[in-house]
Amino acid sequence: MFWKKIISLAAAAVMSCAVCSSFDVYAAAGITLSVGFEPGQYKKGDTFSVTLDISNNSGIAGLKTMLDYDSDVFEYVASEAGIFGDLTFMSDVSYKVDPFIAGFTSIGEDDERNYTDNGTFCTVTFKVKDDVRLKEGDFSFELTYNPNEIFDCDIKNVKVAGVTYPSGYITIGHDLKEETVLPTGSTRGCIHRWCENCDLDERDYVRFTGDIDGNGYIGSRDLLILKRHLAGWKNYADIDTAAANLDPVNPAVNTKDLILLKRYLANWKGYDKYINVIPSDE
Ligand SMILES: [Ca+2]
Ligand SMILES: [Ca+2]
Ligand SMILES: [Zn+2]
Repeated sequence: MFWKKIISLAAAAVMSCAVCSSFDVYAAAGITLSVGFEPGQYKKGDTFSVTLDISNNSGIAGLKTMLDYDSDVFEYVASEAGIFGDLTFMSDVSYKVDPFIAGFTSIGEDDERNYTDNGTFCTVTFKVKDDVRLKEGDFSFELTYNPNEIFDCDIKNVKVAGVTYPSGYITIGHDLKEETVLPTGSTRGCIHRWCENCDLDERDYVRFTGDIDGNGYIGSRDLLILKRHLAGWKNYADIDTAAANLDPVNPAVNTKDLILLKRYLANWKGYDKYINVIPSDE
């Protein structure tokens, strides 16, 4: 996947050269094409613009470029003509947009001049796809051209010095979400972490207050253990006091904790707050 490789100016020049053997990649003169976007962290659903620019323009009457992108990750949204206005041509979005083709041609009966404008000739809006599981990584775009399709009004090829790119990437990284799942009689308590971009999905089965037998659930077993402990039953003296102490305001394990656990089990409103993660050193 060339998307993840470092696309340097030199690499782009070598790629262009493969299309035309007589093309001198080291020549300083010639027009420069540029791809612009805002490097940084992106997540699914984000939209952003990619600008296609021309500079050092000695005068052209025709230009055609192809903007290649990873269509597994990015989705074409819209495009807009720039400095060449109505003379601009762009991909027919109902047909095909990968690669996205953009350029201009002045070929018309009365138009026999060169255009020396510099600036953005096309702006393409893309969206980070939200209907697919994304591959995280660093992404860029690649602009290619055929040297025979960049020419002046005498239909002579115009030299292109190369293509420049931003010195950064569109980075699609973890978009982490976290929720605490409280233990119940049927659900094992945990801290659930997942990524909105990829398949990362993990559950940390931590200890919770209320889960006195430590099986991950809170049920009538826990209530019974606490009840027997408080009633002084033989073999119930030594229980998990960190788990049994639901009410931290009252450090002792007593009947208040029993009532809180009972009410939580009976789904009383507002009693969730007594079920908490026990720090790992307790
Ligand atoms: Ca339990
Ligand atoms: Ca207590
Ligand atoms: Zn992820």
